[in-house]
Amino acid sequence: MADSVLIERPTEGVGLIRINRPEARNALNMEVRKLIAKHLTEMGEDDAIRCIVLTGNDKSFAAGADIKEMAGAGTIEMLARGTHKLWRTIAACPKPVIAAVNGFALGGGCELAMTCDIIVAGESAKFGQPEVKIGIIPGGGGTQRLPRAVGKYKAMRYVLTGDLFSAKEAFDMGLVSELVPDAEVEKRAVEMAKQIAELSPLAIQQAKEAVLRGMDAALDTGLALETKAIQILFSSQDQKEGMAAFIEKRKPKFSGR
Ligand code: CO8
Repeated sequence: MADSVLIERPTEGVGLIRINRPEARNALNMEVRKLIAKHLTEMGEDDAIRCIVLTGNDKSFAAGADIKEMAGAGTIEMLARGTHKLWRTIAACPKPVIAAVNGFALGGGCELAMTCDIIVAGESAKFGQPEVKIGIIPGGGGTQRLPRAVGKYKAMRYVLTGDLFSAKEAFDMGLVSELVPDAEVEKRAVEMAKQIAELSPLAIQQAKEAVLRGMDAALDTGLALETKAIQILFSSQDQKEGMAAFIEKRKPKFSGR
């Protein structure tokens, strides 16, 4: 049987993680979630990888948690599975992660995309948090990340009805970073990842951390965090190289030091 999660290196500096359960619309069973967490952790520690693309196939990014795997589970079984720890590991990746979304991003699939930093979606992708239709609620961060991304009233509209929404609507609401023709989703995500991979990994890591931690804090705390982060970067060779290259009118060569 084929691996349920594949890893690739589409171009220098970029790692790609591909969910590969087409027979189940890429539903996130425990194996898939553990593998995504494992690969993100490993890529997060690999100096040769500076940006990561997470994708599915042309029909589905991920159609949610695997309903068949959890239908009979009780509270203690769900507790023992510890999926919240896997979500935390995924969210803790220090490098930028770009979700390349074609087809369905539903339930845990939508939550997985929202755990990424940038979402590139194909025009016919479909998003949604349909959990209420099967008697539960989003459990991978959807009740928190969706309102933070699109505001309370749009989030409530979809979390409380379970209705799906189009990629265009997701884009208009601010959930999708870039909307592209279906056939170009992966290409565009890899291209953007390559662009990020060519920048200073130190600056990129500090920028990601400042945005994410700042979103969780009061404005003043977030601003203080940003100030510290930019000050730290002035100890880096990359800052000296980046500014020297600008002044000397050449392309910078960032070392991550
Ligand atoms: N889980 C398990 N199997 C699935 C899932 C899923 N989420 N989605 C699709 N499949 C399977 C189908 O059962 C079917 O299998 P089979 O061929 O054996 O019958 C196969 O994939 C193909 O599916 P369809 O025939 O339904 O394909 P369609 O193209 O007609 O429809 C849809 C695709 C719209 C994606 C449809 O399959 C669907 O509605 N799927 C369920 C979507 C959903 O409700 N997702 C939310 C799941 S709950 C969740 O994510 C909560 C996460 C929080 C957990 C936290 C735990 C602490």
